[in-house]
Amino acid sequence: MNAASQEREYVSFYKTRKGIASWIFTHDHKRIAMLYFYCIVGFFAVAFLLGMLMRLELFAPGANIISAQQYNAVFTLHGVIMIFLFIIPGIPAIFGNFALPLLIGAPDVAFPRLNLISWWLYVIGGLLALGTLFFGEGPPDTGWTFYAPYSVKTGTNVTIAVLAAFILGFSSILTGVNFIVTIHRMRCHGMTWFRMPLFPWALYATAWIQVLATPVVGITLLMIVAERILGVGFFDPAIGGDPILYQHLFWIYSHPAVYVMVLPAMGIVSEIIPTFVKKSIFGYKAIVYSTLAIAFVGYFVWGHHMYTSGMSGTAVIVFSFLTFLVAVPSGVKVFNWVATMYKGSIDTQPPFWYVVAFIFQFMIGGLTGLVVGALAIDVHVHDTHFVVAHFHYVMFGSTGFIFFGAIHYWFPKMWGRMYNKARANFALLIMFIGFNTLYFPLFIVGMMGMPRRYYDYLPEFTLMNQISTVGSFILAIGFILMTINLIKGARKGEIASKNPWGGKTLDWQTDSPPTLYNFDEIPTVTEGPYIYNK
Ligand code: HEM
Ligand SMILES: [Cu+2]
Repeated sequence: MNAASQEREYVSFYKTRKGIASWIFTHDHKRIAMLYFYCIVGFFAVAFLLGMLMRLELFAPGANIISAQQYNAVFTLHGVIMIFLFIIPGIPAIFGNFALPLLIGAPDVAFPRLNLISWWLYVIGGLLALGTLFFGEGPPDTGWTFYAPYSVKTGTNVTIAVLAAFILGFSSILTGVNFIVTIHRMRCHGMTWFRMPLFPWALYATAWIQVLATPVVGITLLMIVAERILGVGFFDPAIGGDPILYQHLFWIYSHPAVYVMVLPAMGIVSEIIPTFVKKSIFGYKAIVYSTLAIAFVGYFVWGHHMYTSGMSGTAVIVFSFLTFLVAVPSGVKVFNWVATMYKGSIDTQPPFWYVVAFIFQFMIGGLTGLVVGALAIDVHVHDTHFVVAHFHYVMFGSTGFIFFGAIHYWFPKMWGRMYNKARANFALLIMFIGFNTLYFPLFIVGMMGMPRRYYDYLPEFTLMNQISTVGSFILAIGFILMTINLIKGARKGEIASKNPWGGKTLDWQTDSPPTLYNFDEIPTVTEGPYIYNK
């Protein structure tokens, strides 16, 4: 090697080319990740505001700021955006795209153009979903689940919303295909399957769910369109259809979809913990197998959404039993994470605190999942605010918090700078207090019998609802503080080194931000991902 080639010229991926076209037609996984980032965060902000609007309406009994029909539209749009545009694509599309090739030592994903198409489909689907606001009879009022036969009959823009979800499904499938091939074909020299870090493993399991389950919902949603436009009698009993069939088809996808939401978050937790505990992860293989087990068992539990819909006694008991099985691999993971922390020298940086908030909130979300998974109890709390509290703890308190934790973890890699850590911790503390004040009272009011999807309630539910709404404001303040801190960090924060956290995975061996193809030459690994003790 001569002296000239050792004087390596560093050009970050932001600087390789300039102009709008170099972004919206880019093939670089990191730029596509950034495109997703800004779109997804934008949609999250919209849906957050819709959530605040509902909380304001629910501050006191009676009609306050919006009508019953507007409330129906708002919770539907909130749910559709949060699910299809934020929590399902969020971690895979942003952090999967950004970090997967870095973590496995690859220059890009296997199909860069397909990756770009996924993003375009995401944008088109998102705009269509928002478009329902502006024409015809306004946004759908069916709830994000589009239950038939009402979804077949309502005059609101169900057709467009359902087509939007269909297109978003395609985006998700293409990302899944891309990740599967990338992980099979593009691992660097020496990276055997069991030397692969755990976030890629989680993305791998997730990708299979995306590829195998999403087509089911795609076809189901097209069936709704066929029924609305052509009057084909799939679901409407008036024309010979069966509404329960819709629920089965819908949940056969949508239950596995909850693992598309949570597995990638668990993968990131398994990256963050070793980095800040400075110890190899406890039970690496147990985590891998539990990831695969969750993805697999998750296919067989969809009936727990339908205990009250009318199924045979045998069917509901079997679904309840299988639901409990999912708790086993989930519990295995929590024990592994805690065991990794045990006797570690913990470096309490902001990403680590996000993990702590995650574990706390995931415990509440997961354990109340067993409560609603238990047949006899669910019949009582089905469609009450207990369920609202449960799924917000899982989706938001767990995956949502790790989404923001992941921003704090890879921030130096993504923006090449560092945020103010004390302020990041403070904002998280406010978010944590706000989140739990917002949702914990809903468990109580749900047990008392307050149904979900109603804009009004009985006077005895007032106190808990008021506490909840106050919580939503605390949470919003926390978010604003976090956002300001991150924007400041990205603009003026101190320049980050390659490896500010002392991580051992390959992402931390690249420049911050990385160059166009990440590595000057494809790396070679000779051992597992989290070897700290030498
Ligand atoms: C990651 C974040 C979030 C996710 C994934 C999420 C998801 C959902 C979903 C799927 C629904 C059900 C919609 C339906 O019944 O069709 C829902 C309802 C609701 N969400 Fe969220 N949400 C999130 C954040 C928030 C926030 C920040 C607030 C408040 C500030 C909020 C307040 C509500 C309310 C009030 C309802 C309606 C309850 C009802 O009347 O049934 N959510 N959310
Ligand atoms: Cu489920």
